[in-house]
Amino acid sequence: MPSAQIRKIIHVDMDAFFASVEERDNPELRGKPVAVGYDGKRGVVATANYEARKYGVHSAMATSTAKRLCPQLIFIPSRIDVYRAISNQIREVFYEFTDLVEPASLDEAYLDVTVNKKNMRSAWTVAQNIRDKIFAQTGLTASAGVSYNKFLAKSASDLNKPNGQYLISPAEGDAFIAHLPIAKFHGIGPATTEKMKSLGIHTGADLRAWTLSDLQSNFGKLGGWYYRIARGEDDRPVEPHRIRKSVSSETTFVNDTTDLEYVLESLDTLANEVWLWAETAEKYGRTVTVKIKWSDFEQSTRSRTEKTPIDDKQLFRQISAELLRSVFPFPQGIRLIGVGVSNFDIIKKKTSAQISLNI
Ligand code: TTP
Ligand code: MG
Repeated sequence: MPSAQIRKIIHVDMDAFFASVEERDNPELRGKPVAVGYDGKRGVVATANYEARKYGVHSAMATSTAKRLCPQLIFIPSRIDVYRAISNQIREVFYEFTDLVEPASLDEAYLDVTVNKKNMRSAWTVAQNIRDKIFAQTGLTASAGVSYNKFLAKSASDLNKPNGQYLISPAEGDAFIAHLPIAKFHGIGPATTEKMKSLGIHTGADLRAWTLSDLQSNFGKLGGWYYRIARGEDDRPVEPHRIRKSVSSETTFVNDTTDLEYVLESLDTLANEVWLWAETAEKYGRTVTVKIKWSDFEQSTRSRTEKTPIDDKQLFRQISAELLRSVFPFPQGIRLIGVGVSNFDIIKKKTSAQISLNI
């Protein structure tokens, strides 16, 4: 394949995924504002249906805020196993069209359909077929973005949501990006948006006016990425077997705490979860990171990197605990604690036969 060939990339994303599943399985909910999530102290909204979004309710919003905005909001607890099963169903649909599928989360994936199993020339038609098939098999709607790279396909999939699709052709890429507000750039979060605004960068066209070296001096490594996406350039391949680079687990306390023993105990539970994953995947990392979110929502992280992969559970637990102790006495209450492992080297433990008996 000549390297200059223009790729055909589709980004598929289910509409109000968790909430749509709940409406599908309980028709009484239809037409009413619904949020999926934990309805308790410190609960957050995982997602809201489009009815609830009219009131301003959205993902990651505190339950209490959501109820204030929409007092008649119906809360449904998550059924993650059901969502996972549907996620597998939609992946099977993708594989009917191409093996170049990169799942990005339970409800979204990138597909490279430049060459596809149905020999369809039009990526637009492939997207339409995929969405029809998803609906036929799950009763749920999806939206899609069709373009010549991942960045633009991802941006496009939001433009005709719900139950629609949008094409950004090579001829349209430049103009699309020029008009795109910075806050809408996928991967540019609220903090960077604010920084860009303070530098006078409000749209893609503003971003494009900056030189590579000026962007690098203001944004470090990411400067180069911003330079390229301002020009619609994104050569990241669709990676069907993307390797997971880290795994972590975290928990938010019901009440902020400064109790060391209590936090250590919680951390140990999380470390056990992370360890179970490492053993199951037979992936052992060299870096352990502990994350702490304080009462004022500021975040601290502490990490330690060993010379060799940490393949011993006690050692992993011990490093996690030491990292936490390094911030004791706590300057303020702890709201959330997390622990993760990264920098994987894939090794087989000598005792893997024993381990497989335990999991
Ligand atoms: P999204 O695709 O971001 O959202 P969505 O499918 O609910 O809505 P949209 O129509 O805008 O695509 O996320 C997919 C699912 O992931 C979502 O249904 C619930 C879950 N999720 C969370 O649990 N927490 C979050 O903060 C987000 C963003 C999503
Ligand atoms: Mg979605």
